[in-house]
Amino acid sequence: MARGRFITLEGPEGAGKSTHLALLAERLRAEGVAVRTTREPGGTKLGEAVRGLLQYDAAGEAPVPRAELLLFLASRAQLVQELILPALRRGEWVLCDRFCDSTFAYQGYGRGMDLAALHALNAFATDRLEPDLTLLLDIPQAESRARVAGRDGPADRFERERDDFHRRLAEGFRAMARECGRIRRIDSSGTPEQTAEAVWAAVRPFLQKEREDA
Ligand code: Z5A
Repeated sequence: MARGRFITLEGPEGAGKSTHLALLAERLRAEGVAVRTTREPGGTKLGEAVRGLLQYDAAGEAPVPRAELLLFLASRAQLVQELILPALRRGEWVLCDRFCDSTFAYQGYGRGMDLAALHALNAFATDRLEPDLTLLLDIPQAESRARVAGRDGPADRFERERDDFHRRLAEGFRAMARECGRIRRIDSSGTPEQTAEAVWAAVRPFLQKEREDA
């Protein structure tokens, strides 16, 4: 059986990753594709425990930047081995809400950690697994702030970061989309229906090509 395909959704807070991951999974299933959805940090028992440590300081103190990085990578290593690789080997397509590009954007461009070191550590954590296609859902910073402010519940540690942190990581995502062929930038500032069509317009030719090559 052919290996499945690995698609990630990336972008700043409130860009619509969770919404469009669910809609895309539905559309692919309607096309007869076996789809597995997951998220980062999280997706496994260990990863979900790490998510609590990272987002709401569940350990009682904020991690220092290197500890934060290694926690994200620990969650990723577990997810890759436990869920993503077995699903891909079964021929399923895996859709993941955030993956390596969030590390490069948040810890690299946002926190200022060395990008070459992040790439090397990420390659170790994932055993060099890379997404086949990445959809970068992009919205202006003010829109991201407004969507996050409209949510119930307390702001998490990343949402509480200053505007210049969010500006740097958003610019980082855009720089990666310019430099890396697997990343498609999609304007997510319109209605959910408009974004869903733009997402499908990016994925449909990818699916067609995969079918032709199979
Ligand atoms: N992080 C990191 O630093 N390093 C790493 O390596 C990784 C992650 C993997 C994870 O949180 C945090 O960890 C994250 C980065 C950091 N920082 N934060 N915060 P997360 O991914 O769970 O958090 P999030 O980005 O805030 O995700 P979210 O809350 O699930 O947002 P979303 O998935 O992009 O959006 P959504 O849940 O689909 O909601 C969008 C809202 O906008 C919703 O109310 C819609 O009705 C509304 N809206 C309006 N227009 C639209 C359109 N066009 N499309 C979709 N939704 C729309």
